[in-house]
Amino acid sequence: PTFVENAAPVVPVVTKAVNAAAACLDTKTESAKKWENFSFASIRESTVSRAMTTRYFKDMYDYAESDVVIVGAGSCGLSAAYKLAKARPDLKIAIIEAMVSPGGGAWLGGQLFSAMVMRTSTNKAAESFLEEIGVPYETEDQYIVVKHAALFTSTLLSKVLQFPNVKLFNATSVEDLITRKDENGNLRMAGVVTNWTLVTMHHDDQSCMDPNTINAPVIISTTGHDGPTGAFSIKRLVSIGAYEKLGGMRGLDMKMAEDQIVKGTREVVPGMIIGGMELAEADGSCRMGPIFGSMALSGVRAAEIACEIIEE
Ligand code: AHZ
Repeated sequence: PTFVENAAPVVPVVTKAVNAAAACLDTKTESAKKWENFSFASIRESTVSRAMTTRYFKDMYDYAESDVVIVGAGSCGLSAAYKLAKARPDLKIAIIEAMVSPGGGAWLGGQLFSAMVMRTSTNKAAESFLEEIGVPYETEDQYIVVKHAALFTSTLLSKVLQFPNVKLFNATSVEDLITRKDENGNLRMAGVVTNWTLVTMHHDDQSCMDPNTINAPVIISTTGHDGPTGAFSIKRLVSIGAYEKLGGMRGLDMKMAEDQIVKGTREVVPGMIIGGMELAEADGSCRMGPIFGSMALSGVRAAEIACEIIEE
């Protein structure tokens, strides 16, 4: 410390600091007292490993035969999973998501802004869905607003993951489709071919990394618009001649695009329902940009259609 002559005013400041530090120490002491007997239960590292791997491999074993596979856990896929798992607790539903973090494009609104906007509609379906999953919203004239897209996605995700009949395999990609021909020679879906996404990304520089499979009579594909991973199933259906041609997503027309996606959600090939922005790639309809009602409601419709197919 530097000695300053006539430093009288410094003394009270120092005294105050000492008193404040003492008060702080007292608080820490209180906290320390509360935690002084704290200790985690003893564990061996291999126990942690076995706790994870036995569960994961049991899930893989159980879900190798699923009732419905949902490809892509964006706003459309998660909405479909929620409605389907709730309506049919007897069905085994596997969700395959290529990314480590599920949610697709629904963690933020447009241009990385926070709010999620949905349009109101004739049947107020967006409002009903948000109320059903417990997400609060503000009401404006023609639209409603969830204060943060992450609130919608995290709430929906937490509900989906709590259903006992749902398993999310994230960091896992669908690499191909399993197909069968019926007695009339018509193609139908019989499941999906999967791999760890990190493996999927390295087929060009590593050889012989065969995939895994999941059999299921119904697939709901919601892999989003074209991009590094998007529009997966519809592109594969075109390449195997099961769907005529890729429409290709058109320019943005929010007003038109949203109705088209909700109304157009359908079984495009027996056993394959397409929803969300993947459908814009299939049909050549417009993109809608930063608005999300049609994604959630396309998921709701995909779940209804899956129930109808399974009940047939
Ligand atoms: O990682 C992808 C994302 O989470 C996942 N996915 C894609 N290909 C996959 C594959 N296997 C497994 N082969 C795969 N998972 O699918 C998810 C798609 O989510 P998304 O949010 O992109 O699609 P969505 O249709 O639910 O919502 C799209 C929302 C819109 S509209 C729009 C525009 O008009 O510009 N842009 C977006 C993002």
